[in-house]
Amino acid sequence: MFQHLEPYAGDPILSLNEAFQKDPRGDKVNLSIGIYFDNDGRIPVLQCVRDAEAKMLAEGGAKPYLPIEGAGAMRTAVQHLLFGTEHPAVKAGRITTLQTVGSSGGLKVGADFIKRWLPGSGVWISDPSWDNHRAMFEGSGVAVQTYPYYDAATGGVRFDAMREAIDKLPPRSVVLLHACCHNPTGVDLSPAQWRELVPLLRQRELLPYLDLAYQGYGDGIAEDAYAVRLLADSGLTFFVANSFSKSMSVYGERAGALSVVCSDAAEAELVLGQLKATVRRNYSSPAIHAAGIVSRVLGEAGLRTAWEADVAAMRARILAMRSSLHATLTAKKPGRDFGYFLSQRGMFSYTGLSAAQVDRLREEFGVYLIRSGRICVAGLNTGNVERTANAMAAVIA
Ligand code: KET
Repeated sequence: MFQHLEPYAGDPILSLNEAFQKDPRGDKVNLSIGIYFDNDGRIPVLQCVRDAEAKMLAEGGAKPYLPIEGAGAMRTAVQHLLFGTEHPAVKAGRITTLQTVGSSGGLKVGADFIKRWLPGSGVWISDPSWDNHRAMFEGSGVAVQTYPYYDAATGGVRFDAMREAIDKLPPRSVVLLHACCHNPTGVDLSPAQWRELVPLLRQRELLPYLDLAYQGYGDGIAEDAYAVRLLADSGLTFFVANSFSKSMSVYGERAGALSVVCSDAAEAELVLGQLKATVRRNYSSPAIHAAGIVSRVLGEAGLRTAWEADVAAMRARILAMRSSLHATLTAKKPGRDFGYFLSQRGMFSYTGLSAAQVDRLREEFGVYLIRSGRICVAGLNTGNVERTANAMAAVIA
């Protein structure tokens, strides 16, 4: 029955993370997957999440199926987090939000929806982007192309080329944009660049699709929602998939959401209906435990304050690791400019290392990063950053 199957090559990120777990070397360093590790190299369980879970356990509630669109408390909390409680689009009821199975679930449901209701539309993703963006949209039958983004020469963004490419897209094309902390490069648009992009998106009648997977890891929880709020202010219709995997350190709970900002409440209701139909035939309904955590952490004042402090601390630790990496590499290789480690934001940086150099880092030094040269800065800590920088300097030659 299945002998004709092609063997699965494995996912470049998840397989490497598994290979790391199996590596017996005691001084190995995991910079592969987008997971925040604390200074002891552990995935933290935030106290606010523990407290939310303790409350849920004490309440001892039943575990019914959630509605297709998820828990009402979580959906409202997500809208307030992304757009602000007072945003006119929130008040007008023209945003519809569904709790999804991680933001991956949201991205995928949105992709299926686009295939069904805008069948002629293709999606344009940044060059480069998170590998799974292409896989998900192609899996939904949506054609995927790229717009210029990363500038290898400067470690910045090719904004003019990006704008020119977007200016040529057919109407109703989907433009996938990283709202903050671009994966894999760490290179974000500035607020001024976002403001330049908005009229272009409108004139060309494009459909922006924002991916907000690292909220709080860039410049702050509200600051990282800048693009989301700007687009909402501008009256554009757009999608935004957001994740709590990283910001609440709840990867396996699959906590995420999909919001669609529409032109009015009636359109939002139509969109919600068809998104529900899409969810029902995919995974039926999302996870109740995730909803309990997110709605409590966002909604209960004490937990919310604690969470904001936790996110600030995670962000500060990453920035400190960026500085250390930069300082050691600059000392080792004074002729080279490593300033991009300081200007890039969020969990990732693009090192510019070749696949061969990445292989050497893994084989000789036990330092794991994906072959594009992306590092997860959140895998660095005071105990391994210097050794990692020395290893990188050794392969840069
Ligand atoms: N969007 C982006 C940009 C992203 O980097 C990830 C995960 C996701 C969405 C999915 O998050 P979810 O947990 O479904 O809400 N990225 C890391 C892990 C992975 O590849 O699955 C990574 O890039 O390492």
